Amino acid sequence: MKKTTQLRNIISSNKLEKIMESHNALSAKIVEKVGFKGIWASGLSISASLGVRDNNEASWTQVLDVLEFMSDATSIPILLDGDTGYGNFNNARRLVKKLEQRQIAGVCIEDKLFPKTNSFIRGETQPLADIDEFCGKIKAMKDSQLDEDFIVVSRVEAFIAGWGLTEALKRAEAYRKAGTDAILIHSKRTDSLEIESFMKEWGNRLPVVIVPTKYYSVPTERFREMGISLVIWANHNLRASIRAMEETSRQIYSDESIINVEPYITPLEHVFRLQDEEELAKAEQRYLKSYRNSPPRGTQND
Ligand code: SPV
Ligand code: MG
Repeated sequence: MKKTTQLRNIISSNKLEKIMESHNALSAKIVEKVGFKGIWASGLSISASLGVRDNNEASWTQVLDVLEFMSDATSIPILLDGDTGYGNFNNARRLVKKLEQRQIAGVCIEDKLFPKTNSFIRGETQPLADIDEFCGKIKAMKDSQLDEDFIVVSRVEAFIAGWGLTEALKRAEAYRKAGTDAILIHSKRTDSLEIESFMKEWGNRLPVVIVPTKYYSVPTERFREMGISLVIWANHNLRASIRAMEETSRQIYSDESIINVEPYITPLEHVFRLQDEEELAKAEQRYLKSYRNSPPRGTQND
C-alpha cells in the first residue's frame, strides 16, 4: 500500500494510533522494526542530530536530504514536522511537491512565524501566524499535492503561546474550513486539562493529533477515551541516544579502554543486520558470482 494511503488510514481510523520519532534513517528503521505503523520526522530531533537549534537553522533542503535517507530505508509512512512550512504559502507548496517526490506521506505545519522556536522554549513570547495567512498556506498545500492521500496536519499553538480555548478553537475551525486533514493541538502543561477542554468542544469535526511530551504521565487509555486519533511520541529516540552516547563516551574516556562498555553496547553483527548486509551478500552471489568465485589476482598457480 502507498505510504500516503497508510498514513491516511492511520489518521482516519477510529482507533487511537501512535507514531514514533526518528531523526535519521537508522532510527527510522528501528521504529519500523519494533512495530510502529508510522514515523514522526521531528524538527527538534533532526536539528539536534545535525548539531543545530530548533530554529530553522538547518535549511529545508538539508531536512529533505535527511528525509530521503529515512524514506528509502523504511516502508511505513513518515509524517514530517514541517515547522511553519519554511516561509509563506509559496515555500510551503513547493515543500509538498518535494516531499511527494520522496514518498513522504504527510506534513504538519504550525501556526507560528518563520524562523520558528521550539514550543517548550519561551512559548508565551512566541507570536502566532495571522489566521488568514495560515489558511492560505493550508489551501496552497492542499491544492498542490498530486496524491490525494497526502496529509496536511495543522498544528494549533494557541495554548503554547498563552492564549485560551476560544482562540484554539477559532484557529482549529478556520484551518478545518481551509481544508486541512487533521488538527494537532499542542500543550506544554504537565496535565491534560487543555487537551481535554479542547476535545470536549471540538468533538470529532476532524481527527486530532497530540504530542504528550510534557504530560507524559497521563495514561494512553485517557487519550483513547477523549477520542484522540493519533499520539506522537516526539523525541524519545533522540533523548535515549544522547544518554547512551554520553555515558559510553565518558566511560571510554575515563577508562582509556573500551573493555567496560563492550557488554552494554550493540554487537557489531546487529549493526550489520540493521544495514541489511545480508541483502548485499545475496546480490553479490547473483551479480558478482563468477568474479567472487575466482581467486584473488596473483594467487593462481600458473
Ligand atoms: C518536534 O518534535 O520537533 C515537535 C514537537 O515539534 S515539540 O518539540 O513537542 O514541539
Ligand atoms: Mg518541531
